[in-house]
Amino acid sequence: MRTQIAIIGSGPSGLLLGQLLTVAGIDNVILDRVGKDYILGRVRAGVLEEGTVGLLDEAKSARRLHAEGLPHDGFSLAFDGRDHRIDLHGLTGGKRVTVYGQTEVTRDLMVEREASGTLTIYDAVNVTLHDFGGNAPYVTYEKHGVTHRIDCDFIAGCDGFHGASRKAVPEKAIGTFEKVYPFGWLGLLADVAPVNHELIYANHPRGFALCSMRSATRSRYYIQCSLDEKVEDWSDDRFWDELRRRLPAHHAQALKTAPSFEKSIAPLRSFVAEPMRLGRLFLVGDAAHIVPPTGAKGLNLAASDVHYLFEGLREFYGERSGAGIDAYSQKALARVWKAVRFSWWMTTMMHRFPDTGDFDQKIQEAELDYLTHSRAASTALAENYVGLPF
Ligand code: FAS
Ligand code: PHB
Repeated sequence: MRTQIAIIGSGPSGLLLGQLLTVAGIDNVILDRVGKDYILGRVRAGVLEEGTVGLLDEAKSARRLHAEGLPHDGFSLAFDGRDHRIDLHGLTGGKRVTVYGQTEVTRDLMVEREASGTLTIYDAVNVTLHDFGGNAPYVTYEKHGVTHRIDCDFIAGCDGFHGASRKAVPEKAIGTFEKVYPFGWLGLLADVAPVNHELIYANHPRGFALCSMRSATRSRYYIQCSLDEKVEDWSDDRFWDELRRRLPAHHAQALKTAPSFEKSIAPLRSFVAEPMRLGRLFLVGDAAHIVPPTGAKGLNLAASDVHYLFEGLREFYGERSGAGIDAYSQKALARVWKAVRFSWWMTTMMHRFPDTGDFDQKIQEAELDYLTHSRAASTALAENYVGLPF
């Protein structure tokens, strides 16, 4: 088989890139090692920047997003028993975010891809990248015991942090930067009305908590937990009690609960691999970088990578110019590092670290006090949260 772009990974990165390429008439094939249902069963991000929404519009995959997504003009920081609203819309000259689950983004992209008839090969095992250092790269994979080969012009490694793409790069050709946080997030999904109409990020002596949502009838909550916690040790009642303890009293009293239908613990890390282009291989999204979800940047960074790569490939095939793809890594990394910084800063400001001393605690409290009483400081927070320009 031959295609122009072989995309490894059918998550948001691979699907969004694939859909933009298809709309632009650039042939592509997506390979994933698991099936559709497994991908759709993963619960992840929930907040979309305007740039991400714009790309989904361009990919002709945003109809349901506009019908069901929840536009949010602000969110609250809760500490010392009080709420402090960050007016995103007012501080950024009218920008906002949209609350719409990553699962739904993935579903919408899959539906449009199937409607376009563009090929996705699920349950492709042992995906292996070949000769991406030369001009004739190809990918092999196995399915039903048969090995297949796909020749292509370029390979897009959209296969996430644990994928094959980054690992296929010789160690001396790539640099990595990493910070692992000494805690995780215990997340819960329940079909119950959210405690608040906007998100609440809570800094409490017992630990961080986040009140989010998927719709007016489906809530998404997180509490900071230690890395040795086991999800099976957390009954719903224990989760709800701990969440209540970390929220201001009026929210704790208003909290509605219902049986959870998803509960999981995710570790937190910051990670960046440089460069994001190795010959005919481009690393995209979580394959190249990971951020702690505190800043709601992971999915949105994947989208901005896709934007830079798609524009470069459209220029390559449309104008026979390699300028865009040559600039991909540098352009993508410039925005990645700003989002990595913001996510690190939000995480450091909102969580209780095991080794936090009295001085560090006072600095965290001063940061929150400054942030909620200075227009300049809250504007800086707001412009990062709604998403820096592409
Ligand atoms: P993905 O990991 O989503 O997709 C990679 C795809 O590649 C998968 O379908 C996988 O099956 C496939 N693959 C992997 N290895 C392969 C191989 N060898 N061969 C073929 N296919 C292979 N971001 C936020 O903004 N907010 C959040 O709240 C948030 N919460 C998260 C919670 C968790 C537990 C995790 C893990 C991430 C979270 N993220 C969050 C980040 C997340 O949303 C990612 O940024 C997003 O999924 C990135 O999308 P992709 O780059 O497509 O990678
Ligand atoms: C979510 O709804 O899953 C979510 C929202 C905001 C974040 C992280 C996760 O910062």
